[in-house]
Amino acid sequence: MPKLNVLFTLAVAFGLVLTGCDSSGSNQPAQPEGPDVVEVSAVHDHEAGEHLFDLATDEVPSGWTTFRFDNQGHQPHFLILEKMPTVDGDQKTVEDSKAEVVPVFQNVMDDINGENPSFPDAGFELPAWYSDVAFVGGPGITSSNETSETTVNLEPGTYVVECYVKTEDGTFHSVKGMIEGLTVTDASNGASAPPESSLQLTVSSKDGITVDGAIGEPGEHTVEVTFADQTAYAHFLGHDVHLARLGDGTDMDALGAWMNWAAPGGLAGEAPATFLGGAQDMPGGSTTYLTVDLEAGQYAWIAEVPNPDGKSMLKTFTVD
Ligand SMILES: [Cu+2]
Repeated sequence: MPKLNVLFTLAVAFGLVLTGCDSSGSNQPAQPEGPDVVEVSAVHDHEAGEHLFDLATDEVPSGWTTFRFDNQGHQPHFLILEKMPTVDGDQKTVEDSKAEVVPVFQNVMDDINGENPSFPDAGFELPAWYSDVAFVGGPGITSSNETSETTVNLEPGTYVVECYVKTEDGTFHSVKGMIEGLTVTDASNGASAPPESSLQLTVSSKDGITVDGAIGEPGEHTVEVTFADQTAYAHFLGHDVHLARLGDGTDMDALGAWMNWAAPGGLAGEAPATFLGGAQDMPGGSTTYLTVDLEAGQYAWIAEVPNPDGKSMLKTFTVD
């Protein structure tokens, strides 16, 4: 959809700037422009044994942007946005992440699983610059054959997008190819407003997940998610929030245990519930939006942290 500034440029180019002679609505206030949409698919290359992102673009303008994440693979996936630092004038990129970060995390995971490191040369120590990587949201865990929508306000910069769900044998999807670079340019996409929301959710280290309002009936809902603060837990990462559809037989203890990547079976293979997206880790004070289309049923908001229930980060609700 063309943005207002594009329309204005075209109008000037064609001498169409209105001077009051048009009575057909030129005095109407401008409608806010909605976020740009970036289509991303998660795909599985059976022959190569790879999990991959199929990103519609590797460069987007800055501003409110909706990631529409279509999981065409056979395992759950997410897409976390990592804003890469500049160190002594050297902009870190996805290549640095692939060389110095991903292999280290895999070695740590191998060690937890009692196995030899997959990347012996990479060792077990993260580069110093890794502490300056900013996690800035993105689509949450999305199960196979589901599509999720997460809207974030993108700042210009060099980003890495990755998924660190694991295969059944404990290999991170990022090692299996699910890591890409994304450039957010200085140009604005012209989106003047985030989506309108009908529900406010807050996640904090102190109060866990709290929800203001209720999803009263089935259908499409947009949820405003605010990160009141951010901190690092025992799995080295912060909190986030995901939406899971529960079945009659969903094992809630197993679901809670699955949310810790640093546990041998955690975040690996099939999930104990159907995930419908969410909001990946963001700094304290950040706001993001989830658009969900829900049928009647049982659901849970849950964070990807060790023992989410004990942190008040597992909240069930019913839509009927
Ligand atoms: Cu994945």
